[in-house]
This record gives sequence, C-alpha cells and structure tokens, in this order.
Amino acid sequence: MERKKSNLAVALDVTTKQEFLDIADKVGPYICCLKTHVDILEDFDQDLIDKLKKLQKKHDFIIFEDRKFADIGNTVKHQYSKGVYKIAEWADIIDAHAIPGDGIISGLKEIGLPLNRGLLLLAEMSSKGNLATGAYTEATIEMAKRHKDFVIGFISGKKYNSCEELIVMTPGVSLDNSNDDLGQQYKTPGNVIENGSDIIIVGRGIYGKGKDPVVEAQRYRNAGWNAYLEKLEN
Ligand code: S5P
Repeated sequence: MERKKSNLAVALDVTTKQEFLDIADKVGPYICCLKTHVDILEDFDQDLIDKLKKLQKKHDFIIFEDRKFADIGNTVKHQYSKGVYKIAEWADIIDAHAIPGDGIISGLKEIGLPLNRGLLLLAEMSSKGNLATGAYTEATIEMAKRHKDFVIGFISGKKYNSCEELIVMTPGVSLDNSNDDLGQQYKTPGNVIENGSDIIIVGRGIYGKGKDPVVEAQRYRNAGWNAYLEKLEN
C-alpha cells in the first residue's frame, strides 16, 4: 500500500478469462490488491492462474480470493487446497464466515499457515438486511482475537477499537451510486476511510458498463488515498 500509495482493491467480478486478464493488467498499476471470485469464470484453467501470477509480479499486488468459506473445518480444508481451483496455491488471502465457529479457522489454518497465507473474517456485510450485525459481529471479533496467528483482519465497514491492528477491508464502495437492484448498498471512499477502513474494495464502479477501467481505477485510487492522508492529519 505504501509502495504504490494505494488502498484500492479491485473486485474483478467478470466471467471470462480474457476480460479478467485484460482488466487486471489495466488496473494493476493502481491497486494494492486484486480480489477474485474464480468460480464465476466460465473458462477457468491453470493458464489463467499462471498469467495472473505474472501480472501480480508485474504490478505488485496481493491476490485475495473472496471464497467466503462457511463450512466445518474438515470441509473447508479441502475446498481451500483441492478441487479445480486449488486456491491455497495462488491466493495470498482468503475470507470466511464465522458462522460455523472456531473450527473453520482451525481447518483453513492447517493449510494456510505453512504457506504464509492470511484470513479475513466477515464481521459485517454491505448488503441490505444482512444478519452480520450486533452480537454476531461481536462474536466474530472475539474469534479473530483467538486466532491472531492466521486472521489478519476483517471484511467490515469500520475499525474495531479492541483490535485496531487488524486490517479492515470494505466492499460496497462507489463514487456514483448508492445501491444496485439486488441489495448492494454503497458508501463513498471518504465515508469508509473516515470510519477506519484500511482498504476500499471497488467492483463495478471501475469496470461497469461504459466505464474506462484505467480512468476509474485512478479516480478511486486517488479518492481512497487522499481520504487516508486527510484522516492522518486529523
Ligand atoms: O459484504 C460484502 C462482502 C463482500 S466481499 N459485500 C460485498 O459486496 N462483497 C464483495 O465485494 C462482492 O462479492 C463483490 O465481489 C464486491 C462488490 O462489488 P461491487 O461491484 O458492488 O463494487
């Protein structure tokens, strides 16, 4: 983040390999993190991963596979390391729901810790009517504290006083829209950085219909980084 003066993560939710690689190369210079949903790619193959790794070297970003694991420890271990995607081999960080209890972290940790990977817990969500609030969020924070060897932070809209050292990555960020028609709710980069978020996650705001990903990535990078600099001054 410091090297690239960027707290922007792009959520690259496109469904073809060509589009994915094309946008990743275009936005690469402006991001600290590339967030993937590999299971939405229609033509996923090992070549995509090889090319993604090359882009990672070229542009210097971390790869976050937004798999949102949510099962028992034994199952998530396999989902993380095996199957078609072999996520553990290429994703620097992943995320998980806290709903199954501590076992989910223990399972993921068995695979991820030896590979020097990190885990984010979903403490809050951006979508309308979501259930990750109140006591659930509190319990998630406590769970993170019990696994600080592997949990590096949260998906959330704000920083928690009791664990300021953990990274907060925030989705649901847009400079132009306040919602989509499927329950997504947006805040501005300024709003979320003000609330203590470290990294803004932006998807369709960057590559949506009629957008130029380079122009938008620069715009969001500047908005996010300037908000961060302003927060440092106050
Ligand atoms: O609460 C959440 C958590 C996540 S990780 N809300 C979200 O929207 N996300 C992800 O952020 C979602 O899966 C998508 O990849 C991205 C938001 O995309 P956008 O196009 O709405 O900016």
